[in-house]
Amino acid sequence: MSRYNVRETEAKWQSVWEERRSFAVTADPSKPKTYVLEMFPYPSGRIHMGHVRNYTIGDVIARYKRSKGFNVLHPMGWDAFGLPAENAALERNTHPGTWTYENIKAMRGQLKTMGLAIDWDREIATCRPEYYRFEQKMFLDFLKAGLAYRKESWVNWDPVDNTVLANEQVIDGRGWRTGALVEKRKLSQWFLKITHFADELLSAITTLDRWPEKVRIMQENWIGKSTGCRFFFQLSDGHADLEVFTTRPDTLFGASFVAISPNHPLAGKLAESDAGLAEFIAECNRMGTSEATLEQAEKKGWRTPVTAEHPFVKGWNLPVYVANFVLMEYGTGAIFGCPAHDQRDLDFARKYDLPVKPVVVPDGEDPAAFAVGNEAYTGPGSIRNSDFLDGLSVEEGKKAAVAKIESLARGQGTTMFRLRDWGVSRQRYWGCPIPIIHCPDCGVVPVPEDQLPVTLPADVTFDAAGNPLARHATWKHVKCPCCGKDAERETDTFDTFIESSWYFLRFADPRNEQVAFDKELVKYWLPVDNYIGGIEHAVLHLLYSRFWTRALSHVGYLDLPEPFGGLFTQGMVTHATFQDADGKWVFPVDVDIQGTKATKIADGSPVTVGPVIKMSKSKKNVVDPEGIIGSYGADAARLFMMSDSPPDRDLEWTEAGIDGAWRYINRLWRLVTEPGFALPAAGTAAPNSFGADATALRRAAHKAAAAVGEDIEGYRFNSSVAKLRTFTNALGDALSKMAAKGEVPADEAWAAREALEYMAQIVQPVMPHLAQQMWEELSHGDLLVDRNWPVSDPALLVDDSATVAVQVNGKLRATLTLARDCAEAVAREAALADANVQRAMDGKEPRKIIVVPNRIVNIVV
Ligand code: ANZ
Ligand code: ZN
Repeated sequence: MSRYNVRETEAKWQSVWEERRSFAVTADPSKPKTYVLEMFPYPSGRIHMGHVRNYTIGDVIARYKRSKGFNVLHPMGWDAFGLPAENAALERNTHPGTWTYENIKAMRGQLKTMGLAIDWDREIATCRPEYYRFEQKMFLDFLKAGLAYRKESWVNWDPVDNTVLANEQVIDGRGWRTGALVEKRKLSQWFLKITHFADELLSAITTLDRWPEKVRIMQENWIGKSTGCRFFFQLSDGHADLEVFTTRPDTLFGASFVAISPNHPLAGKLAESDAGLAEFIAECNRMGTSEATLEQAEKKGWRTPVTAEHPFVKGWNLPVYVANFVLMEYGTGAIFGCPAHDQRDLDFARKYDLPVKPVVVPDGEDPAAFAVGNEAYTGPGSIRNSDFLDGLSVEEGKKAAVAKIESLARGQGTTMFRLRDWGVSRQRYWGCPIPIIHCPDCGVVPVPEDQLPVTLPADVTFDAAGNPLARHATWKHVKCPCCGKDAERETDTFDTFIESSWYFLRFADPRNEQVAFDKELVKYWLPVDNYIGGIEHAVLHLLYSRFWTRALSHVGYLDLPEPFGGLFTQGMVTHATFQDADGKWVFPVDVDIQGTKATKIADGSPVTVGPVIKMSKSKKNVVDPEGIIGSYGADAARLFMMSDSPPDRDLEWTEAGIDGAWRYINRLWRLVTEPGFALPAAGTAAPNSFGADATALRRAAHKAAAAVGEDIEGYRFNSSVAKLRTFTNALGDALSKMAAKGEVPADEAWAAREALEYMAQIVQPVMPHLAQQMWEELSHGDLLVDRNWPVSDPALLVDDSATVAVQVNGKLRATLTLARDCAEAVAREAALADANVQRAMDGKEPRKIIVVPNRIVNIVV
């Protein structure tokens, strides 16, 4: 047997595919298309197993769809701007660009060893001006259309480094490098009006029927539509009216306080003459204002001397607090508190000894006895102690309370979205420059379009804190395009989520130098049919992309409601963890496992085996794909990725698993190189009839082809692999049985070749190199990737069959295996489709066809 030389074989076919540009595609409206896309990688330096899983899933779909006759777009690119490049620049004293491009080169090489069916001609890197120039143009178009604006907004400020920190650089309220307490500062920043599309983005979720349910729910919650009302309280002491937002106007008679955000203008005003309040506000600002932090933090407030009069009861005055749990960014930044029916309000009321008065009583409870302890009652019920609302249900009560507020002209019913406009300014170097000039006379001036792109200067230093763009000696100094006076460039760059909000559009037309993309090309290729990536992008990236697509449609770039027709979120790759006697994490490659005993390979010292968790560098439970591909080959890695777990679940990487994959590959190779007897030449015509053994093998092959295809289509990859293995066993058994006969009957030998050819073709999506090598071994000179998926004869897909003789003018011309009791039309069609029958008919029209079910088809010409 010729040994399966994995290294040579994989390298050989990879270079053939590359030389022939096998996966380069062009738009062709006469062909159906499929767009397969994996979320593009950040060029961190090396691929990890999560990438291998992600790209294998996409590649299997892309290769399968191609074999089904689709024009398949399967591109690759790099999400190349971002903070890690700046950190690396700082640590290694290199330029972020150098670091990024080197990483891209390394990772491209690694990806190529995976044998992915990618159109590399379309490769893009978002840090190149050829890409981001169009992003700058889009921004200017959004600005013209009123979809971008400037507003003062809070940032995290590191007072030691004098720099703005990204949220992920704030750890427990301190700067990640300096450990200094982070302060909130107000800066003028750019925002994109995602809220303009809030309603559309929400209602269109129902059209995303090929998205996972959980992702749709997460998007719904993130957009967060609330129905309620806004109304005004009259305040004491000549303060202006205070507007609040509530979703529970039905609970107004249970109100016991009013609270405003520490950043509410009224709080600022009161603090001018109240040092204690000023200190309280400062303390709140130090705490961070993310919703998650607030959710956990202890509810705290500051009682002001101001009171608010209840809108329905003259003379009922509620105390006004400044409270840390009221966000300035939501609603009106002010609320009324009803402790009995809201948990935060209840915690607050217990702390400050405010009344807790239930006004909603669950059905079946005695209203007189019903009380609230330390858990607010938020369920349905009927309203009590509430004047004109008494006896109504919660829903009726809401309507009646809003009607009353409206009739008093104190406010109106409204809906509110949790979704905030997208702040896109970052005080960073390694990002797309915001194409704006600030002129002391003209104010904010867009960079004229003929001056785009605004490129990053290369000569920057990272040896001081803050944004190198702002420090650069010349870059920001320009003449105002309007008046010609000295002006300054905007030194902020865009949030890197912008690049990933439209890269899937650019892939349709990646080399266009005039426009971001040709409308017609996008119309042909989009939407993405299979978008594959991690659940961690369920909200931001996917929502920003949906918004960006709508915004581009709004300004005339395209006409596409949703960018991603189908979405698939893959599970994690996990591995056992190992720790040495000192509790230090140990890499799996450094551990030897014998039975239940684990030791360090280096010195034999004991190692404890810990839980199986997501691979992560910090726990060292990572296996490097390069090493695996180097020793087992890409096909084995790909096969294992597809094998054991459904693709949306976690997959545990094990040595045994990859070994098993490798053994399976060798088994397939043996079957094709040593079938045990001589196969008929490739392309030999099918015999007229098949005996029982040949038919059984054919049935296994045709069934496997159909079932494996259906499984791939339905993302049931593990089940498709199981079916490949079943078919392999059947094929192995059949070949041995045939070989044992000595003289192998012609129909069986023919069926054996057919089965081996089917095998090569249907393992191709998962194990493309092996498949192509098998194909060559079966004496075919063409490329499997250019072949269609093998056709399954419907007659061979059913278990119960009948052997039907076909006669032409009384002479036996063929024997068919058909489904027992199949329709007469099916029998007739199968008979007429047979090559021997057609020859015998010699192009003549049949005059009469008589079908005797399960026995004979008689054709008279
Ligand atoms: C009175 C009330 C009584 C409320 C009650 C709830 C229960 P969602 O569903 O998220 O829209 N709220 C309004 N603005 C706020 C802000 N800026 N910061 C913190 N909380 C705010 O929640 C709306 C409810 O959250 C509103 O309804 C308000 O409290 C509070 F038994 O008003 B409610
Ligand atoms: Zn000017």
